[in-house]
Amino acid sequence: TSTPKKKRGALIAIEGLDRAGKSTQCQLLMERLAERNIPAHLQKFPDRATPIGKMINAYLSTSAALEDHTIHLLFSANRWELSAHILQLLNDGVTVVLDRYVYSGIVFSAAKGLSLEYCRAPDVGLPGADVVLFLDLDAEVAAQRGGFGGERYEVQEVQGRVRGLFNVVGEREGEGRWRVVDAGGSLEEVREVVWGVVEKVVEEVGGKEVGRFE
Ligand code: Z5A
Ligand code: MG
Repeated sequence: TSTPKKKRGALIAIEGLDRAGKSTQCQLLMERLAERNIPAHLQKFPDRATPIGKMINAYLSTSAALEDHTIHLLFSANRWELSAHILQLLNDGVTVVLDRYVYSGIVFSAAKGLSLEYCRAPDVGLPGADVVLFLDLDAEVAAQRGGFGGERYEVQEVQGRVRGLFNVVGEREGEGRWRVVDAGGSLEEVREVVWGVVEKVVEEVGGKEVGRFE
C-alpha cells in the first residue's frame, strides 16, 4: 500500500527591474494566498539579516569596496544559506514567494562584465523556481517611481544593461517557466496577471519533486 504523497508548495520567483514593483506585488500575492488558505512564506533576496546579508547590505548602501567576484559569490552564498530552509518549506507543503532570486544574481554581476557562464555557476543546484514572473518596466517609468537612485546599481546605464541581460537569461529558461509581465499597469492590473499565473502553478506542482537551478 502507498500513502498518497503530500502536495508540495510551489517556488515562485518575482524578478524584474528596479522599481518594477516586485516587493509590492510580493506583498499583494502573499495576501491573496492567505485569502485562499494556501500556506505561504515570503523570502526576500538579498536577505540582509544574515551575517552574509549584513556584508551585502554594507556593500549596497555605502561605498564599501568589494571586488566583483567576491560580492557575486556573497549574493549566491546568501541564497545557499537559506536553501535548506526553502526546501523544507516546499516539502512541507508551503508555497515560497521569492522577491528576487538567482536571476538578479546573474544579471547584476554580468552587467559589470563578468561572463554569464561564470555568473550562473555558483547558483547551480539551488532549489529551482517553478515559475519566474519577470516584471518588465520601461526605464523612464521606473525612474519616475519613488525612491530611485539611493543605492549602488540605481543608475540608468546599469539598469539598461540589466534589462537586456534579463531577456537573455529568460530565453534560456524558456516560455513555460519565464513569464514576462507588463509592470507598467496599475497595482491591481499587475496583481491580477500575477495571480492568474500563480494560481495555476500552485495547483500543478502537486506531486512533482522540487527542481534544481541548472
Ligand atoms: N542584487 C544583486 O546584485 N545580486 C543578487 O543576487 C541580488 C540582488 C538578489 C538591492 O536589491 C540590489 O541588489 C539590487 C539588485 C542587487 N540593485 N539594484 N538596482 P533590492 O531587492 O533590495 O532592491 P530594492 O531596494 O527592494 O528595490 P527594488 O526591488 O528595485 O524595488 P521593487 O521591489 O521592484 O519596487 P517596489 O518597492 O515594490 O516599488 C517601488 C515604488 O514604485 C514604490 O513607491 C511603489 O509604491 C511604486 N509602485 C509599485 N508598483 C507600482 C505600480 N504598478 N504603479 C505605480 N507605482 C508603483
Ligand atoms: Mg524590492
